[in-house]
Amino acid sequence: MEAVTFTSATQFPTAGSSYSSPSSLYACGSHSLQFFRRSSHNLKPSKGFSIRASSFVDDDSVVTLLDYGAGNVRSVRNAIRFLGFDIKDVQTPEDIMNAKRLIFPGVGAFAAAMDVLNKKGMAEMLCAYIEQDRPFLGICLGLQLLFESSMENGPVKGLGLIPGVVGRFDSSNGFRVPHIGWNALQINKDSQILDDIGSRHVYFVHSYRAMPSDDNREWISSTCNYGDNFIASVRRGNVHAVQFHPEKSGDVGLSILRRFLYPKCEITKKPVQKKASKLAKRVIACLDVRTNDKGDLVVTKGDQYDVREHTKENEVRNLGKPVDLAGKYYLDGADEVSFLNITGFRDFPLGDLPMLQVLRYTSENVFVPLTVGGGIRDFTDGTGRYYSSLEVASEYFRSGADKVSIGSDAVYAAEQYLKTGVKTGKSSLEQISRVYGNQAVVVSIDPRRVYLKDPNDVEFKAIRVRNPGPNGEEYAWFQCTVNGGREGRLIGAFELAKAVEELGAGEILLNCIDCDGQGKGFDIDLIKLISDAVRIPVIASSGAGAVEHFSEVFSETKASAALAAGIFHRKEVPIQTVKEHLLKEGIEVRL
Ligand code: 1PR
Repeated sequence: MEAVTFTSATQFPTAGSSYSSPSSLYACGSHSLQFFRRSSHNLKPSKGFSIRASSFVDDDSVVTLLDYGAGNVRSVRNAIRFLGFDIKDVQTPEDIMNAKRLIFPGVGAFAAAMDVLNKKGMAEMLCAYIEQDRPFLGICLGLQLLFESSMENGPVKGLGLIPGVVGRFDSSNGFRVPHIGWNALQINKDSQILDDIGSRHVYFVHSYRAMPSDDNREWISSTCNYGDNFIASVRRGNVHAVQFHPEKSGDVGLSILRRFLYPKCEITKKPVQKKASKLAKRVIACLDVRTNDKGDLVVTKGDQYDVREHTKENEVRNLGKPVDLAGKYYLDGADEVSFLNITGFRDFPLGDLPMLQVLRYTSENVFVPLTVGGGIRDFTDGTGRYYSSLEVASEYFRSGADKVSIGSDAVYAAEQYLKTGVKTGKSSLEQISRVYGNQAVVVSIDPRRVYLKDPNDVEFKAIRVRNPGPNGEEYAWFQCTVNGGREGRLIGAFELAKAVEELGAGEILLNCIDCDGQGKGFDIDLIKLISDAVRIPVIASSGAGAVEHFSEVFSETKASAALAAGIFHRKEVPIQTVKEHLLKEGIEVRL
């Protein structure tokens, strides 16, 4: 994790916060995963957030959560509640010792987390709790902090319970950092909480990792391969910690949490040794969301960004309700769900409460990463009140987003940076990545092809293209646009991608206006150009119309993920069919 600054704990709403739930937005008041599966298309409003599975309710159904206010732990809370447990937040060091079971979802940067634990007198208590072999589950940074030290902005001293130093992934060997996505594990010993997972993938998002050694061997319950063989989980007695995010790992993640919360679950499968997996290619479902002319928030989808029907009424295409569709795509096997608020550039996102509610409701039942974009920028409202882009993003994170996506504002930041060569630290990109880590910041690029006879006709990176332009032009550059493709800027996608990587973007969502909604395949020239140019993951977007388009983009470019909208909304091809095709073609995916 790269985050360096903590936001105040009081900014984060507590577990029991309830919101009104208009039926037009609400997807599922589920009591169990099975209930969710059965009822997701027949939706009723819930009375609130605190939902339990009745079979698990007893006096022991309380989980103590160590949330020191560094970031979004809403998903962990949602997953715990989804499994039928109530949450008690640690307020004092004594609460740690009084816990029946403690979950520590570390968020933010190593040094800042240790600082808070030390200042609040919790570090010592945490060590005592773990040394007494009491039920503990650390997640992500919650695993790293158990080690002696970390190189993240350091060396910085950790809790020192496990021998070893946490270091950064080496990106010089071609592996993209952060490590974002789904990997299977190599299970080393009877890990109890991992007994169900077999060869299934779990979701990682991190730049630092702990390495196995003779000194920490007795702790290691699984490893994962990403350039290095790093420690994916540890176990000693009742003490567990995982580098991945069970709360974002779909069914398999919920089963891991259930085994920790409910250790008497029957063991169904014994861990098996198997060959190491590669990082799976992700298939992402994208929901372009906007308010239609009747004032309802709907999922829409354009052709080359034109989302209106070509009828006399010229209405906005309505493809369904955002929460319903997100829930459906989760159950269909989407590795991530992205919401793009496509009119966010002209509306004030914090005034867009329905969008925030969409996130809140979705995150109650969708346990894969959620990205939200649209309108993230500094803003002054009608009363003169100034909101920084960080405040806007924080509200999205608090509402359940794991990543935010920045479009127009990233273009302005990159233009400025390329002009002055100075990182001001003030752009939305820099501010948000500094606080939440670069893995939480996606830059969405909306380029349009400009054909050229001669690549030297422009100062931007131009390439020879596979399909010549209308007048036989053999070259093109990819002009960035802002405001939903409405305004072209004097910067190319190549220059933008490299600049935003330097400014702190953790991932690039690479759209293509020419291909959007056409169903004729991704723009391989563009995706190859950008995925070769940067070391952060690139999500290929726009143009998927058949399963072969997905295998083509993964075979011919270095894209880490492929995002599609129309093909799924129009129910032309289910997500699982895309994945089965990829698997058949020898491309690793999460099934
Ligand atoms: O500029 O920070 O407010 O962000 C606005 C965001 O909204 C950007 O991410 C921008 O891409 C998106 N956006 C703006 N206008 C539109 C539009 O369609 N009129 N949607 C729009 C862009 C592109 C993809 C789409 C793929 C796949 N949508 O996300 O889903 O092209 O479609 P396909 O598989 O059907 O081809 P800011």
